[in-house]
Amino acid sequence: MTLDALATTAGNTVVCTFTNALAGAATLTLRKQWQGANLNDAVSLTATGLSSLSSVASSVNELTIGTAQAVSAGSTITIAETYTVGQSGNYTPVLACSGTSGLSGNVLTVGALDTTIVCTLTNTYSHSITGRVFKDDGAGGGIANNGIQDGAETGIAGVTVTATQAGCASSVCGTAITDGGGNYVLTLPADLSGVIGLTESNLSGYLSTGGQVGNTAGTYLRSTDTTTFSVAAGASYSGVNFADVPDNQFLTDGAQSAMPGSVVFYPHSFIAGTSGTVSFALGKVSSPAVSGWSEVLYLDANCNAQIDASESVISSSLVVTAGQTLCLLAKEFVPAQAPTDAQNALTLTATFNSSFSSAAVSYSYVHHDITTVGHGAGLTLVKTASAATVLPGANISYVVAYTNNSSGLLSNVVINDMTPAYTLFQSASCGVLPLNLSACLITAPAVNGTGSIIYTITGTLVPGGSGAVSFTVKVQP
Ligand SMILES: [Ca+2]
Ligand SMILES: [Ca+2]
Ligand SMILES: [Ca+2]
Repeated sequence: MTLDALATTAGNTVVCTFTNALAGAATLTLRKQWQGANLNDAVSLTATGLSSLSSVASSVNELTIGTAQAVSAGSTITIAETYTVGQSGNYTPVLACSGTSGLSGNVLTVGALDTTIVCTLTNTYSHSITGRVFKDDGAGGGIANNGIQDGAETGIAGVTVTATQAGCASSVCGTAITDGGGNYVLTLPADLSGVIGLTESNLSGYLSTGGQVGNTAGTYLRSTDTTTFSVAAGASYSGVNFADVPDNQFLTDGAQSAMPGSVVFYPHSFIAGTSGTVSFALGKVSSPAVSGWSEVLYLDANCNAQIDASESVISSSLVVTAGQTLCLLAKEFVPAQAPTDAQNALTLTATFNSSFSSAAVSYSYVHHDITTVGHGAGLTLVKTASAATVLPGANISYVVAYTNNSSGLLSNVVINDMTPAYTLFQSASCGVLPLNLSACLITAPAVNGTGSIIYTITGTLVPGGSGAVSFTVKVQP
């Protein structure tokens, strides 16, 4: 401090005054905004170091404004509320403050330049129903099809859950879609009460195995995939779960042409969506009604589309678990006396049986394999032999000429034949492939063996296009 001459004159009195102005003086006003409140619900809004604000929802959108209270720069103030009437779980709280940029979460730090701060805590009322949609496939040691999420059964994302009641607009009171974990939160109108239905809409390709009613005290009905329960005013519900499994897949229709006296094979596969048993039934309709068509179904255990020595005909139901694929081969015998154009439609029915939430269920899947003698789907086959009669021990060759006599492209041509009776297989040839046919695979017996000769030709055969395959056999001595 520097004192001037006057001040330092002897006898003068020097008075020094220190004034402490409140740096950054500001006020904070607390406000409580209700949105769609349950009437008479009440809270006490608190802020560190300040008087609390009591608010009663006397109207659904009640606003309560407190008095401005002095705060100082640098103060940290935690804003919170406690319910004196009602339940916090029925409301979604959002805190916002004007006149400051110091709010982080529910903690306000008063800034040096803040003057008039207003903090509003808005409580929006919600009935909520929460739960999960999950894949009840028994993964990770769980129990498949029991309607309960156990083991490592995972949630299913993107599934819609809808709450309905006649009094809501279009009878829909709310919808929700499950998140990545299969969880959903469905918000209902604040004033909703009474009986509602909560329905899951399965994703395409799923079956319902059951549902859990959570704390609703309601009932789940699998046929409608709906939990029905009574909503109390102001209450929220949880644990309303839905259990689904992927539907089984059964593949596919087949159509082939074959010569009289040969056999044809139709591959199929059954992919289990969940645990159960599956059985297969074969039926047929032949036209004209020629006797001698017969068929059996093999389990192609190694899925190589061939019947290996260790593989056998399916004679009973098979146990399957989620994701398991059964490869099947339907073997069709073409009667030797079948005329050209004769047709046989094989019907293969897969019936899946299981127990969903302790109730027996059964689902059937059907495919058809259509065999046409001589030609099919526009493909004409003409077979000629190199000689009408041959001596025992001599060779005889057969040529099967194929022609697309339709006006459309034919793709994936398969020609089935087999060694005639009393002959032994020697060799087979695909011949020269016509335009657009790129490859020809021969499946035939070993030399001096007997059985099917199958030419699988890749590519498209144009209208009028033709070619010829051949094979040679030796007449048994
Ligand atoms: Ca389960
Ligand atoms: Ca369902
Ligand atoms: Ca096989």
